[in-house]
Amino acid sequence: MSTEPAGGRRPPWWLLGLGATAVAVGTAELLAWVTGPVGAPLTAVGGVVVDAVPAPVKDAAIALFGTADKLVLLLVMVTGLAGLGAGIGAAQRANRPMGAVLLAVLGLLGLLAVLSRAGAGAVDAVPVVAGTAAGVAVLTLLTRAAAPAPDGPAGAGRRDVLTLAVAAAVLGTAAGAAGRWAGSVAARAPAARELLRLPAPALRERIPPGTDLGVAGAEPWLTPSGQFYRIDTALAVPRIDVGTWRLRIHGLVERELDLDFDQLTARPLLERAVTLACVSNPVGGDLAGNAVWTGVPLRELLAEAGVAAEADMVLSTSADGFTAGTPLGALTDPDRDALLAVSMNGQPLPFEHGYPVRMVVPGLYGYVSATKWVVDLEVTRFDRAEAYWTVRGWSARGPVKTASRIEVPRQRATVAAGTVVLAGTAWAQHTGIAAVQVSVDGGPWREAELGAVPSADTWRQWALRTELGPGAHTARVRAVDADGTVQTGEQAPPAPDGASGWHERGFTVA
Ligand SMILES: Nc1nc2c(c(=O)[nH]1)N[C@H]1C(S)=C(S)[C@@H](COP(=O)(O)O)O[C@H]1N2
Ligand SMILES: [Mo]
Repeated sequence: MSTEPAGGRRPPWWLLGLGATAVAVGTAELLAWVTGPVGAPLTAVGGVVVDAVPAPVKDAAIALFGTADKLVLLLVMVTGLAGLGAGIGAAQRANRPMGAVLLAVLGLLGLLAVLSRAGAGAVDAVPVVAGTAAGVAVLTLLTRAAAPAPDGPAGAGRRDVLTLAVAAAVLGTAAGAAGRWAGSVAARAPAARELLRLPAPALRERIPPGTDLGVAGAEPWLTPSGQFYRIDTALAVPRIDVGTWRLRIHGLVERELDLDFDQLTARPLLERAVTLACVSNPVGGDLAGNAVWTGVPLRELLAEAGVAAEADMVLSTSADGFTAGTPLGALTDPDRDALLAVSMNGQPLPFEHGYPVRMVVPGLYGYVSATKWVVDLEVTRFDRAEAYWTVRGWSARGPVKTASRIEVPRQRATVAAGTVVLAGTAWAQHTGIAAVQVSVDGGPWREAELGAVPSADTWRQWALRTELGPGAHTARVRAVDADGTVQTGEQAPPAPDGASGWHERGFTVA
């Protein structure tokens, strides 16, 4: 009887480790479909990574991958796990049961990640614990098959071990993929969202004609929800059941409020077009969007609660633990319609954009104001509470900086000689855009034509028609806000409080 499998060659130990690790993670991801998304180890570990990365890394990731950053992180994690699995196999070969021990340690780290996430309970530990047990069991079985004890029953042949290991890897991966897919579509929330009927707004937005100047290739004035930029720390989009959603308003208030969705939407709803912008948006970037939001004015809810004189900030918290600190004045200002929004462009909020309730505050960057999946508002003070991105080095207050960009022509485009159309968008939320000026080839600043806007809270389209001869040209743009302040040409990176500088485009006339 041989202690080596038939054929005398060594079994592919790295593949045994890979198969066992795939079974562990796949089982856990599949079980998390049943116990709830908080128990999914990939989401939890990814969440820990996202929370831990410093601001420059976050900016670099957004610059490189844009909204695909989360998919990239998932692929990196899966690749890393495959490498760890192979290492676990090698360790098992070198020193039994070292591989199994390492796999258990990996499971323990996953468990700690899960338990560190917002809203984690005992049941969320089940997937990782059961998955790790399954992985260790598979590794032990594969080890026995590959290298039986000298006096034990004969081991399986090399080909059989190979087949078993590949089967484990494939089954584990399939279980994991199925679990993640099922977890994202089979929740109860989507059906409830489809059925949700929102009361008509008491006050509608009046959008004037001429908001869109109709230049081909320019961003539409109203951003369709499906095209709206998405920025958040959520690796798995929270899918909250509107029937169980509640909002608590507490802290420095006379009366705490605890509202469910029907109680919130029984109040008069206000419809407003508001442009959101991300502090990470570089000069000329596309991390901004304009939508029609419907919701309850936050000033009315705060007045109901009775805010203490010493308060100067509202710390909003989302179901997944993100927080934003918003200056109280921006929420209680009778002239600024800060909303607890329940709809976007006439539909219940998309899950990605905060369903069932999010904040929308004109004039402030998203990271200090636009909390999605919001469940808690604490009235407090800037010297008592710090929000998610403030802890990570971003400015505590985030008024949007005046911005303008050229969308047409595209960078390095070639356009026909004659009348050339330059067009784009400018914003200075809650102050308003009074003028947009364009300089071609370093020449004088010329006033562009402006699109109509319903208020100072949205961005504004601009266009300029000019005669240009053949050759290479550059254009730069700057805005003037309604206070008469000219947008600064001083260049600043996004961190810590938003990019500044004039956007420039080079193109060729042929
Ligand atoms: N819960 C939650 N809300 C959040 C964030 C987040 O990470 N989590 N990111 C904020 C940031 S940085 C921005 S720019 C806006 C983006 O909103 P959008 O994804 O709907 O465009 O959401 C804000 N609200
Ligand atoms: Mo942002």
